[in-house]
This record gives sequence, C-alpha cells and structure tokens, in this order.
Amino acid sequence: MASEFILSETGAGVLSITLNRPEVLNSITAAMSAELLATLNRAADDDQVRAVLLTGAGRGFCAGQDLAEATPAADKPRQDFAAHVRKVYNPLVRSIRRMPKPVVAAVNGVAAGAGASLAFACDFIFASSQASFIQAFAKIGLVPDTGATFFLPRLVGTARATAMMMLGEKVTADQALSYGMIYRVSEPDKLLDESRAFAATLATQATFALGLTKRLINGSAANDLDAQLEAEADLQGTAGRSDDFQEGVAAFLAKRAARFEGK
Ligand code: T3D
Repeated sequence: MASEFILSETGAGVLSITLNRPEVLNSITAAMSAELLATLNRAADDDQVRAVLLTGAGRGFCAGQDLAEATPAADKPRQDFAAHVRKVYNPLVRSIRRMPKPVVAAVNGVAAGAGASLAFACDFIFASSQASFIQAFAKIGLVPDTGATFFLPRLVGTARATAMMMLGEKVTADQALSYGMIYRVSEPDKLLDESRAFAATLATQATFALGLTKRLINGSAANDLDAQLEAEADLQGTAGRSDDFQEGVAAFLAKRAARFEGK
C-alpha cells in the first residue's frame, strides 16, 4: 500500500516512520492510521527491521484524532466513537506493544490526546526540549483512550496521571523527564540524530531477547508474582535456545564484541 500520510525509510536496521500531516500537527485521520498500522505490522514481520523509530513532521509530534474528521454535521447522527476507537486506535497500541523489537518515539513537538498515548505505548520516549505532552481529551469532553489510562498511571503514578488526565494541562519535556514519563530530552536540532543513533544501537543488540523482554514487561502489568516468575522461566528457555545467546556467550568468552543477528 502506498503511503500518503506517513513517510518511512529503513537504514541500519531501523525503520523510521514519520507522521506527515504537519499542517494539522500530524493529527490522525482514518486513512493515516490505516497506513501507520500497515507499516507497523510489516515491521513486526521484517527481519531486516530490528528497531522502529516514530516521529512527526514539522513542529508537532501528533495532535491526536483529527477533530475535523471526528465532528459530524449537526444534522447527521452522532458518531460511534467506541467502534472508531476499537477499529482505529486500539490496533495501533496492540501493534506497538506486540512488536517483537523496540519502538522508540522521537517526540519532536506537541503530543496531544491519542498522539501522546501513542508515544506512551512505545518502549523509549526521546523528546525535544520544546516538546510537550497534553492529555487533551478532558478539554473536549472525552475520556483518555489509546491506552492512556493504562500507561500513564504506570509511568507517573495515579496522582500525577489523574491530574494530567482531568486537567489536560501541558507537561513540558523537562517535567516529563522528572516524572519518569520519558527516557531522554534532546536539543531540538539533535533529537532525530540522537534518537536514531539510539535505535540503531538497539538494532545491533540481541534483539530476539529484547522482544521477549518486551513480552515480559507487557505481562508484568497483569500477572501476579508466580505467573511472572513462570513467564520469565518460559521465555528464558526460548532465549537460551537462540543464536544470539550462543553468540553472546561465545563473544564474552573470546573477549570480543558480539555480532548479534536478532534470532
Ligand atoms: O474519534 C474518536 O475515536 C475519538 C478519539 C479521540 C482520540 C483523541 O485523540 S481526542 C483528542 C484530540 N486532540 C485534541 O483535542 C488536541 C487539539 N489540538 C490542540 O489542542 C492544539 O492544537 C495543541 C495544544 C495540540 C497545539 O496548539 P498550538 O497552539 O501549538 O497549535 P494550533 O494553532 O492549535 O494548531 C495548528 C493547526 O493544527 C491548526 O490549524 P490552522 O488553524 O493552522 O488551520 C489546528 O486547527 C490544527 N490542529 C491541531 N490539532 C488538531 C488540528 N486539526 C484537527 N485535529 C486536531 N486534533
């Protein structure tokens, strides 16, 4: 499928995806989300891709749902957002979380509504010092979605998450870093280089095990200790049979750098 609203390119094992509707801060239409989902799903199956980078074109990262598309004409029936969220947003979050490789968000500007939620679903968030995060839902009479009520309390605790989600106030990149909500703040002109270099480094690591680690992190949100211990044992069995493990130990014993192939 040719993409009209996102750009993508692969290099050094990293698929870089750029949301590309800068004139509306990369707000999400049904067409854009379909392209994004198809690209993410392809990345999951592509052995050449060992890390994914998600960013936005222009001065914004993503302003969430395109409100022009979401607004029905006064004389038309009101839209079924439940169906829309299930069809458009939930699959994106599942695709990012099920991606068996790391996903890095490079938040170049404002991330609002579902745009912020998409960043929270990623494994690492780099943010420009000029970026901000806004739980914009409350301001327009909606509830947070796209996983915000799942990720945000886990990232920053219930008190801060409640304030962010009920007040819809802007959280700056520096605040987000101090809350533990994001991984790193970069100077605006260095964000892409730094986050891409970081993703490229991830792509040289034992990415098969990183994918399994991600599954364990996903599971830890719902599992009790016994279930989590069992999941760790199970996936350690899988990791222990991998080529990357053989290579990692061989490299350690030979005192050389490992050459992982991600399998
Ligand atoms: O549909 C469903 O299933 C429901 C699910 C919803 C999920 C959601 O994401 S709900 C939340 C939707 N998003 C928002 O409510 C955020 C709306 N945007 C804003 O509040 C502000 O734009 C920002 C705080 C993000 C940035 O403010 P600022 O001052 O930096 O920029 P701006 O001037 O407001 O926006 C620049 C342009 O982008 C502007 O267009 P113009 O005037 O230059 O022609 C603005 O209308 C447009 N824009 C920004 N956000 C959206 C948008 N256009 C459509 N939809 C948007 N979400």
